[in-house]
Amino acid sequence: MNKTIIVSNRLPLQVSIHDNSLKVSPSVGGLATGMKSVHSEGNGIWVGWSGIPENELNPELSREVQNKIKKEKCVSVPLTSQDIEEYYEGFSNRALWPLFHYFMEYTNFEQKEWEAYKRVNEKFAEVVIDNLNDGDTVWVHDYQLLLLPQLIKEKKPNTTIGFFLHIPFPSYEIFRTFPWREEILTGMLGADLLGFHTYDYERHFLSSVKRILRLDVNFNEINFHDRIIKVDSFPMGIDYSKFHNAALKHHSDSYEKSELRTRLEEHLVDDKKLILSIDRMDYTKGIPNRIKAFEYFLDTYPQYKEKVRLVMLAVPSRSNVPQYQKLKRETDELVGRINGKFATVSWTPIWYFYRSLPFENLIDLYISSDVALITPIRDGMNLVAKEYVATRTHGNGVLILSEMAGASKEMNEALLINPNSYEDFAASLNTALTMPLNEQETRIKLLQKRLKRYDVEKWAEEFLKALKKTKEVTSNNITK
Ligand code: ADQ
Repeated sequence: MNKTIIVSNRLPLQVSIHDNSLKVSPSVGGLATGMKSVHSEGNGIWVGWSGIPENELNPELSREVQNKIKKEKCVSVPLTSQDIEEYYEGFSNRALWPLFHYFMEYTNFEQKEWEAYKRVNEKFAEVVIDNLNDGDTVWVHDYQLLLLPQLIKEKKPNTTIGFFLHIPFPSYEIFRTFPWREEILTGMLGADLLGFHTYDYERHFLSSVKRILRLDVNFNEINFHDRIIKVDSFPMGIDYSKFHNAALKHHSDSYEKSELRTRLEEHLVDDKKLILSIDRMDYTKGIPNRIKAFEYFLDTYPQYKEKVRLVMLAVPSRSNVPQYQKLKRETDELVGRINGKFATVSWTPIWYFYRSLPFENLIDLYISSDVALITPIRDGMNLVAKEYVATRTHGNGVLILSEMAGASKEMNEALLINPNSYEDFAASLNTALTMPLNEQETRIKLLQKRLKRYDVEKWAEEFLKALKKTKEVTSNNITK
């Protein structure tokens, strides 16, 4: 029986070792949820890194990791600390991530890290090929594995390969600066179908293929080595019912409120409002910009002093990369300065949490907030914006969303802003805080309808359906 092999940098598992004892538990991220039915179908498997460097495991533990992971239908790619440092923290997060998000001044192109990127993509290819049978489908995810489709195609030309990029694909003018631009594009073109979050990313990719590789592009099809490769956009959704149902449960009378929820509600008396922002601590998410714009808002609309509070949650991320350490310091300083400038004995304008929160607390934050402020400088999609909308079970709430997030393309009923304009930012916040309830409800309902219909399962289903179709068309053409 044919199977689907999902491949991503990390496996959808949390693996931890305490006192030589091993614990493996499933992780609950968006991708893991979306892939659940694909992964559990037949003998489908997931290939990726376990999160523990191979050199930190003795042979006995290493075997135990493989065995436990196997029970979850996963296969791990053994990566060393050096691989992680050079391929993941290095090439993926110091070259590809900043470049693809238009942060050219943050890019660092090191030959040694490029070599590591190639080496690790080859390690992934080896594991995939070891587990591959004729007729299987492989679905590769994201910017850490851009060379993998071609590495598999070379050795197993009959395999159906799909690739999905979770971050933006930059415009040709940006991409052309990349030293290994031909290799990256050729690597991606090993796939039969390439998926992006938005039509713009798809267009940027096609333009680079046309201008850098000088290939024939016909609408959204590329002719490469006698193969027709299809390119399309598939905006990723969320597990809508999980977020919506959790919010309903949190609102029910029998639900025992958490301490966080009680504290949040204490703030909400006397017409006070909560504004929420949630992101990974990443320079693409526009955190310092948001804090400075919030300062501008309080200066421009002083009537909101003591009436609003910004609850800002940032999850620690890639803290070994210097730019992320700098961002953390800058954020700490800015929050301190703004709170120092405006705070009174009974009011602190910004509540800032630098940690990951359990799902139940995340729901508490979503349902207690009047406004969500999601203002990345650049973001492939942004699932937080979608999660916020899904939890608005009472129909109230306003989403302010950056035009630079892929999600803005499908969320026209949000207040869309340019995150670089403090005026735009402050005026939108004022509009959100004074928006009549019936207008809030109309906007939220329209957004919810779309998110419910196009959830993450549907996203995975549509991608695989398109992949199957691409392959059928290609095989028919070859037979003719
Ligand atoms: P990310 O950059 O990680 O993903 P995003 O899409 O917003 O960004 O997803 C973040 C996830 O983390 C959300 O599901 C959110 O609930 C969760 N989260 C955030 N803060 C948390 C906290 N403090 N505690 C616990 N959980 C928290 C990349 C791309 C995005 C793209 C996704 C999916 O950068 O643009 O939307 O992949 O393709």
